[in-house]
Amino acid sequence: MSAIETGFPGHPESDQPTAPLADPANRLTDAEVARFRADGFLIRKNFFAVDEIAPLIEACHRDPDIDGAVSALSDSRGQPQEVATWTRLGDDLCGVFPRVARMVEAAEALIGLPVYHWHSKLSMKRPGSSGSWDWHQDYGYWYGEGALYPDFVTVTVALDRIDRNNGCLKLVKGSQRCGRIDIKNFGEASGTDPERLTWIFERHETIECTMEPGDVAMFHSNTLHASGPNTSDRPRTLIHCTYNAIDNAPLTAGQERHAFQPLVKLADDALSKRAYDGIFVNQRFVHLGLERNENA
Ligand SMILES: O=C(O)CCC(=O)C(=O)O
Repeated sequence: MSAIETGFPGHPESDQPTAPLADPANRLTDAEVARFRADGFLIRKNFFAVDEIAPLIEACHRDPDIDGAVSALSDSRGQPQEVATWTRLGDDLCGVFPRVARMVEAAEALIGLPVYHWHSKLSMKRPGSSGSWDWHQDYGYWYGEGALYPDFVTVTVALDRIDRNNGCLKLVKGSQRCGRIDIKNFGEASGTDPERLTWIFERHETIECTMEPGDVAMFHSNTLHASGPNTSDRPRTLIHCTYNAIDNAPLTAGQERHAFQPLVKLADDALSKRAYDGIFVNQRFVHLGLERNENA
């Protein structure tokens, strides 16, 4: 496997160099970073070629239970929303994907700080499934874990053709400027304070992210987002890889799964060279749904 150790001078557990590794064509431009800072998100078409992600797409379609790793979270209507989540990175494709240099370096360019892997998720909506992700900001949950700053970015890659009919990701443009908004509970679910949401929708545009396999949406942890049910006969699969600034590791006790871990960046051709050991055979997944308000 073509891998180099990367790290961040100044961090006590990581003194490796930060040399860029991503292919120049895959690096974000200054204009893209500026757009992200203004809008709270950035969309890049064809960030991955279909050939690079085909094995993951096929595995998710073949086994939508992800080898038993899928947890169902309840939405505010009591409908199940399925997700498989992991934090530690092994040598199978689930462990390799978040380490691909273009992913890590995009996150670093957007946050403007060195990052480590916070968690990744396969977020599945089976054909005809009724579960939704209620409107929320991710930082609201991670604040509760003791992360002092909203210095997180999620890099979301489409594995299917995704549109309004199969439950595309929706993002509220500029909502990261609102700062952290209170979370309210709705039955077993939770989400952003509905009164504040109404005010925000009056002022900010909502974007529906229509995506082809390999397209990417990158969004800030204070960007409001949601997705509806899958009313189509097609699966909807997204892989979300979230990165946190190294100096923003959680301070609350009991958050070991999100503690800093050195990130071993891999060359951009790791996927095309199939430089991994199986798809999700070796991955240790986190099972959610045990705690109220949990968002991994
Ligand atoms: O996959 C989706 O549609 C959204 C997932 C999400 O919002 C989350 O995991 O926090």
